[in-house]
Amino acid sequence: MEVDVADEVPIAEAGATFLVVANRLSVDRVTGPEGEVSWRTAPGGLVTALEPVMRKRGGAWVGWHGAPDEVVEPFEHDGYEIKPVSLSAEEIEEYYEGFSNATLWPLFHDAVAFPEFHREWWDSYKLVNQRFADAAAEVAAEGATVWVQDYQLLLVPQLLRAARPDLRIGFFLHIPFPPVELYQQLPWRKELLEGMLGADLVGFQVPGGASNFLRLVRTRTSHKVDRDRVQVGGTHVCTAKAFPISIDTEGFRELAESPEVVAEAEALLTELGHPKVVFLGVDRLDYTKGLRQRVRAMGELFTEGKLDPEDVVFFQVATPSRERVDEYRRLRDDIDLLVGRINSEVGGVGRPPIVYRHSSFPRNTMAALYRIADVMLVTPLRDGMNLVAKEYIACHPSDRGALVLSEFAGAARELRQAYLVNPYDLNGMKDVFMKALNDTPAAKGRRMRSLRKQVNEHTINDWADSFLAALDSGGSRAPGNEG
Ligand code: GDG
Repeated sequence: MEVDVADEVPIAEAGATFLVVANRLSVDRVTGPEGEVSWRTAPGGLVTALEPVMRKRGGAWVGWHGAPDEVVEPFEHDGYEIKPVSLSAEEIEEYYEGFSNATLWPLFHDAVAFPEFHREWWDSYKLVNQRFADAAAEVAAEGATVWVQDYQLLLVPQLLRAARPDLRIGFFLHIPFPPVELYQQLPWRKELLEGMLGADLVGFQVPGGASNFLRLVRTRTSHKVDRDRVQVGGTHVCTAKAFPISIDTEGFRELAESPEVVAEAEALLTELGHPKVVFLGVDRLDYTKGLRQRVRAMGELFTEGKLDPEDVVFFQVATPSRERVDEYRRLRDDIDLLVGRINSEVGGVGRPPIVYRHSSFPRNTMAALYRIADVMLVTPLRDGMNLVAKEYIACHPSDRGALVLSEFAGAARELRQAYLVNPYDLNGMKDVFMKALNDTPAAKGRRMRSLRKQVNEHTINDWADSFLAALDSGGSRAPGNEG
């Protein structure tokens, strides 16, 4: 089926000089009451950060439009080009739900769920990566800069370089890069490393990711490694470094201070019966986020009487995610059961101690929740960065707030003044939850101010600027290969 798009235009003759290649496009399709199709900018930090760069440089965004078996023609949106890539229903199952989300995702997150290896999934992954590379090669101007995003597209840098050696290629991995011992399980370990090495610059969330990658390159390929630089054959040098991602700090603060959000926060408190204390969790419903452990720890604090359900509420938002992948269905059932059991055991006839919402909320509601949360619980078993932790710091207005943060989130490297926890240690976690609640105002204030300074000084724009500056100035071409 072909979709008609009103402002459909051909990509400029000379091509785009700056491209982002990501699994998903930066826009969501909206269908009006008469069946008319329009596109709306998808919410999210990456789009916010990259749109200005796109407009300045003349850009294109290459990605899947979100529906199976459908060809959508390129079009212009907000001053840059959109180049949709199509996926068949079978490819969504094998490349996306399979290899990306049931092989790479669990393996790269410390195998907290069992990674599945299937040869058909790998075949599909290769095929789809080739399609993304072809689409980028088609719209890129001579010498353009191309920024490839994340684990769904690990092979694209190499495939793109093969087709277009004139391009400058960057790659950023949003999730952790695993330790050598785990990565080695992958039957396609060498191919995936070579795929990433096609880039001039490979970015990771934390330095540990870069060093895991470089160690693997040393042991599994024949390329010469000199500190963070890899001489890839005779063609180019690939540099591997950490570029911790962040948020639009000012944008979040302004949103949280807006009269609408302040009013919504008040309304939420009223709805909850004005509890003395609000604990908050906000996550995609994903087994890496440590929800089982967090809910159990909070449940025990309620059942042991350390938290009084009359005064305290634990509000947990779990945004629906990857619902067709088995492991995610199991998790959903587990959490439903756990929350139901705790709520039926603890508390009186009024509001339950755990308010659990398996749905996604508008940005305003998210900001309102951050405003009212006295203690924010961010306790993933493993996380590339975790933006929720940073958003809380940007949005929470008072010095009395407290952020509890897992040591295993990339964000813990920067947010040292959070109340750090090991999410596998239930008793330890319970102690830290209570400390975060009962610490002195002076101690909490010191921590919050230091955390705020960190997120003020390191924003999503700094992240994009520093990555692109490093990519532009790479000087990584081999002699005789200059564009
Ligand atoms: C991956 C990596 C890395 C969530 N629920 C709602 C909603 N959200 C927004 C949050 C936040 C984002 O989604 C989630 O970002 P995280 O960083 O917490 O986690 P992942 O989705 O796993 O992201 C992660 C990130 O990429 C960036 O590199 O930090 O480690 O896993 O912005 O606010 N937003 C709205 N409604 C919801 O219900 N509007």
